[in-house]
Amino acid sequence: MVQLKRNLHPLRNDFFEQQLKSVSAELEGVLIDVLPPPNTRLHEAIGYSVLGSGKRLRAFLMLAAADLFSVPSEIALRVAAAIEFIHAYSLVHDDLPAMDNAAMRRNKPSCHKAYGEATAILVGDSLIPLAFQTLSSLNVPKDIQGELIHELSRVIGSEGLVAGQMMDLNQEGPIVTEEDLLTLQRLKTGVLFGFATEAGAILGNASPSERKVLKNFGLLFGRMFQMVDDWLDGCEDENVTGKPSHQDKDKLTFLTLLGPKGLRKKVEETLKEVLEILSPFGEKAAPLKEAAQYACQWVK
Ligand code: GRG
Repeated sequence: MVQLKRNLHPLRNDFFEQQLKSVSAELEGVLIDVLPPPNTRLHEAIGYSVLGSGKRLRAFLMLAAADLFSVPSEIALRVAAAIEFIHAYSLVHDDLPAMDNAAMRRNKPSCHKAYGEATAILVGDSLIPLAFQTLSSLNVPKDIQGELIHELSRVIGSEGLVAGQMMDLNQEGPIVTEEDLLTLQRLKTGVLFGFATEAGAILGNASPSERKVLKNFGLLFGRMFQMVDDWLDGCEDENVTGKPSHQDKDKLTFLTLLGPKGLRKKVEETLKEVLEILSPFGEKAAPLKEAAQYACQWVK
């Protein structure tokens, strides 16, 4: 049973890390349960890409949002697993030579470096249906299940995640303005975080206004997370990030747009806004707030 404790203290990152660790351990069991056993090379490569690492922040946010409505954890964990499958697919495909061409991911060789390009493409191709298979096997009312499937397919499609990736690869023209950057980051990063928190509300049969608050929280969390990712790329070494730094120095990013001082200020302002969004939930939202504070701890 996932136990999220409400003990918000702005400086206690260690407290949050403990919670994240225990949620990750529980999720790992569900991921292993849902994934096919490593009985083929493809299944082994899928396990390599999904299991054993990753911060599991999207899963944590989903579980914390669902916890606001006392959703049974065995159901919420399966939705969290589906989100992690989509996230893992996007990382595997993003790392491919035709995309971001990254050799390392999660402190180990990226999937195509370990298993070859063709297998990595097929790992991603397998993880998308596995996510939907997981959602379609949930023991929840049909309207809730339909809503989850509809929303996830919407946010990861050609008007969501994939559109963001097209923009990031400059396939839709150059990214020049701050508005371009915000759109790109909303699609590439924000919408999956938005789905994660909205999914908790959907599962919990939340009111339309509660659902909107949680979706907006996830979207803004995603923007802040991307700001931190840009910070880490420009200001930290790869021991912190688990992947090579300074990959984005020639791109328009929040760091190249605002500079280190401007970006630090923007992260602080965005964190304040992110925390304020949750005010309708009061103290109950402490785990979500802790997650937001945890996500910006590297920006100093
Ligand atoms: C449709 C192929 C395709 C890609 C979609 C998500 C994405 C676009 C690309 C992934 C690359 C990337 C740097 C995205 C920005 C969001 C981000 C920082 C992802 C990494 O997420 P973490 O840090 O990863 O949560 P872990 O490893 O902790 O799960």
